[in-house]
Amino acid sequence: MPLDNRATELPSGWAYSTCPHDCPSACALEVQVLSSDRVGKLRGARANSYTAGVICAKVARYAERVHHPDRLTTPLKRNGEKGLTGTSFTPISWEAALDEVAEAFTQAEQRYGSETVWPHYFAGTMGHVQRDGINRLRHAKHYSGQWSTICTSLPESGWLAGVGAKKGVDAREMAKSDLIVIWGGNPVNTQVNVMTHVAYARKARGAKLVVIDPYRTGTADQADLHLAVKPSTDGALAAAVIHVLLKEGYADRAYLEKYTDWSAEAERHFAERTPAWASTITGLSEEEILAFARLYGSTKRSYLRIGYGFARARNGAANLHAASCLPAVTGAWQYEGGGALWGNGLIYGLDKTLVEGLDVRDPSVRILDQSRIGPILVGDERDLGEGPPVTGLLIQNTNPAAVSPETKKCLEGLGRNDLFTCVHEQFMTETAALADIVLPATTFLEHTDCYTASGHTFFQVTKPLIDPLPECRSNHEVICALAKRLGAEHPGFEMSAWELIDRTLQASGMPSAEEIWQGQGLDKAEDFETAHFLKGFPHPDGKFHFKADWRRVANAHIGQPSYAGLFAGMPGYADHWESLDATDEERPYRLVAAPARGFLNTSFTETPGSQAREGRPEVLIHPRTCEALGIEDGTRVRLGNALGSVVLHAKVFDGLQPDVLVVESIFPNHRFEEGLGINSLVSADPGAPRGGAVFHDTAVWLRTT
Ligand SMILES: Nc1nc2c(c(=O)[nH]1)N[C@H]1C(S)=C(S)[C@@H](COP(=O)(O)OP(=O)(O)OC[C@H]3O[C@@H](n4cnc5c(=O)[nH]c(N)nc54)[C@H](O)[C@@H]3O)O[C@H]1N2
Ligand SMILES: Nc1nc2c(c(=O)[nH]1)N[C@H]1C(S)=C(S)[C@@H](COP(=O)(O)OP(=O)(O)OC[C@H]3O[C@@H](n4cnc5c(=O)[nH]c(N)nc54)[C@H](O)[C@@H]3O)O[C@H]1N2
Ligand code: SF4
Ligand SMILES: [Mo]
Repeated sequence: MPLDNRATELPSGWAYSTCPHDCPSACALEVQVLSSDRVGKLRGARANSYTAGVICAKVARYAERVHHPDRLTTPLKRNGEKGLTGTSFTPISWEAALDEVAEAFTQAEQRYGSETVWPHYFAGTMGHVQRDGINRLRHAKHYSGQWSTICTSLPESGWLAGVGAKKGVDAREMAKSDLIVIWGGNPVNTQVNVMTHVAYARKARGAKLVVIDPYRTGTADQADLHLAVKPSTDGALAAAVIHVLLKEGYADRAYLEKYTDWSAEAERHFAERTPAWASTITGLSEEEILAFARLYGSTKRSYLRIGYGFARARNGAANLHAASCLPAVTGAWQYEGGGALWGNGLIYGLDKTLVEGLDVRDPSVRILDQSRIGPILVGDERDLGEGPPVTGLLIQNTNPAAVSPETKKCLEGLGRNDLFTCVHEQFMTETAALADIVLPATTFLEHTDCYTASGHTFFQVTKPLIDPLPECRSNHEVICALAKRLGAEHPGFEMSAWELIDRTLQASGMPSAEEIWQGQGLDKAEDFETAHFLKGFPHPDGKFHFKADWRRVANAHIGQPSYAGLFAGMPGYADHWESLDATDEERPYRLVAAPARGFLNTSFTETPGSQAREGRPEVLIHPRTCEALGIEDGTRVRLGNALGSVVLHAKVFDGLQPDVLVVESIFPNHRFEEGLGINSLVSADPGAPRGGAVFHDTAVWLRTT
């Protein structure tokens, strides 16, 4: 196993890069460059000690995405009214397209004020310049803000409540662990490199793997123990495990005393959270809960790899906080290979002022919740209050028509003819198909950028390896060109992407962009004591918090719209919080809309390799449920709730509880018979304590069609 990151000489015809996609792995890549406009194979950089030569299949086949015949290659202007059927566009010049966008936004602003324009973006690329530069335009123009809730705000809230800051133990330490627990994540699908480091630990030390997930995922398939919990019940499981750890003498009392806020109150709370109690809530047997607790309690070097998935629920932040308490009970944080990681964003200390125009931000400008784009665009008062409707949208790096909750409202809102939408995209997504102007975007192989990661500790800088597809422009170029036309002023609009990176690195006390590029990345890992919080946890009192202060978490970050009171009723200590879309007689099943291996959100839904792997939308159903309803493999079934219903095909699957259904996603809407995808069943209710999309928290009915 390589331990250091050393720049290595690549064979002739190969060049270094970084995968830009929305994935914790941010893999260091080796790209075969065939000519000035063609790439061949992509593989994981062997010299990078986290990537360690491994990448996922979909990116290894990247040539089929970057050279796809459906890439957008010219700016387009809509012909006639909006609507998914019969959409047609006419090619226009870049100058004309940018003029139209600037004119439309200026008119919208004149009519309703600057907050009527909403730059909406996410992490289609994770590059700091090409992803976040849109905020510079937003702040310079006082356009509506975005509270980015679709992915990280729920897990982050849970992690901040206990640990205090977004960082944890280096994932490479897994190789030194005797027990790895993957809780609410599915790395075989979503960040394959975790499995490399699990494999190191298994090979070298015979480490055990436990996976906690409502269904037998590819990751769970490899586990020594799989706990198939009912969705949104992890708080009960964690509380019962803590009960057993305390009762059976596995708690490290000295550690609790020195490093945590442990109290007599906590002791009393957990004394009542028995495995029998948790068994009825989670659907796991008492024996399963005991077996896990004893294995965890008896292993000092236990590494908890916390995923995002189980936080995507109304009570998800509380559940993640509950799980994060385990290593503080056993004191696993003290040992090499012990502790926990959810994400590493905070170790980098990147100063984003220049990229995002934070120096010109006006805090009085309204902020809209990203995950509620559907309700917002149809004029929900909860979001708009006294403010103007959104009549101008600038979209980069995201495909809300398919990925956001409450699809029906998203499509209705994006389809408004009094809304002017500009979408900058690589492909004609379902969002782009509803735009007034579509602009063609470069891929990471055609532009410059820099990347942090949440799953590892490297900072990486990339250069273009091939020429842009004719007429494609990078996000940075588009933002700067629009700024000029809109009269927005900021030094960042005058710089190249490379200059922006260099200046940002300088402001952050880091080496130059060229040095980092030459080094094929810079390892920003913290020293052992800091990463293991042996100098204290990043809370003002220096302790891990068993008692979550949800009010503080809710108020900790500027950025959210007012969700005052959303935290009311959240449990201070790890517990089951009955705030979820509970089943009832009418809707007896809990639906998990988990990511598919071949797609990355809706990216790669266009590539032949991924399409072949994923086939058609299917729902996994327990054999007993199938038997009761007369369902077989391939039966057409309908799932529904108050928001709507979708038709898909059944797959009989025994790796989940009988009242749980799983639909791997995110297929585009048009891949479903009636044109609405799985997110048409997902509510746009904000998760507690400060918003977040609740993708895996849905009660549904199931019928044969
Ligand atoms: N049912 C269900 N829904 C979910 C989830 C789930 O688990 N289940 N997960 C949710 C999560 S965690 C997330 S993060 C969201 C993500 O949802 P999205 O942000 O929509 O996902 P992506 O597919 O990563 O990226 C969107 C688009 O960015 C474009 N893009 C990539 N690079 C560039 C670039 O350089 N420039 C421009 N202009 N465009 C670019 C791609 O072509 C792609 O169409 O989906 C959420 N939706
Ligand atoms: N192939 C592929 N890779 C991806 C993505 C993709 O769409 N496809 N998306 C990318 C993005 S944007 C992100 S944020 C990451 C997310 O990656 P992960 O951290 O893996 O999170 P999720 O994919 O949302 O969900 C992971 C697992 O959580 C489980 N889960 C759902 N509800 C519960 C629950 O209540 N309890 C427990 N214990 N488990 C639960 C789901 O069944 C699923 O298997 O992956 C990234 N990588
Ligand atoms: S595992 Fe994630 S970061 Fe690595 S190549 Fe695949 S999508 Fe990119
Ligand atoms: Mo995400």
